[in-house]
Amino acid sequence: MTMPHRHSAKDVLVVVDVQNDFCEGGSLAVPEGSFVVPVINRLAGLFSAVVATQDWHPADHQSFASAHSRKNPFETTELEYGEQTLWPDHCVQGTPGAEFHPDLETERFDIIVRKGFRRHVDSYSAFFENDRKTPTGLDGYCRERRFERAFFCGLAGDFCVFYSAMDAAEARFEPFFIEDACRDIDMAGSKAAARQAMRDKGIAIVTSETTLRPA
Ligand code: VGL
Ligand code: ZN
Repeated sequence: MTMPHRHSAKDVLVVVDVQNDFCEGGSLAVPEGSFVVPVINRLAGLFSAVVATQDWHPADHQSFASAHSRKNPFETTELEYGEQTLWPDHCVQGTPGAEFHPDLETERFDIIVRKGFRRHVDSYSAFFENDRKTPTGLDGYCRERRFERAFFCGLAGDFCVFYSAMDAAEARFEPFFIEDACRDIDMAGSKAAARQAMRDKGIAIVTSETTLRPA
């Protein structure tokens, strides 16, 4: 495995959805969600490029169980593009839950890509929404800045970070999944399944230690 090194203009750190609703006390709290914050702050200082995503849903978003009659959170439903897991209301545009964790050092973000703002389409990946067709624009941004390697961290490791890393591999960036800078929802075995899918795709699962070590 080629070791990541510091300060390469070819490397980008992608900080996925480190928002209040995914942290302790939030409506879709990931266990130990806030633990990623100091790790990510440290990582961000060593990258010359940092991009962040922000889950950004309208109040009546179709991925919310509350938008469907007789559905509970964590059940599934059929949307236009296929099966969709239903979630508690979360990251509603303009609410405190949609804001970044207060200790996250957002000044280092070059760009913030919002996703999930179309009422009928959910978006896990930082690159493509769940219909697998609608781009967020991040792919074009990364190409234009000539990034070659993308280092992923944030919440949740088995959903948005996972799908982002998988799409980065498809887009021919070399993805790295920084495991200790992520926390997982782990519903119905999703954590083990996500790790296995990344291994099968040849995505490097690394630690922040390795990532921070100079080449
Ligand atoms: C996420 C579920 C719904 C995530 C976002 O950021 O992993 N998960 N929306
Ligand atoms: Zn969401």
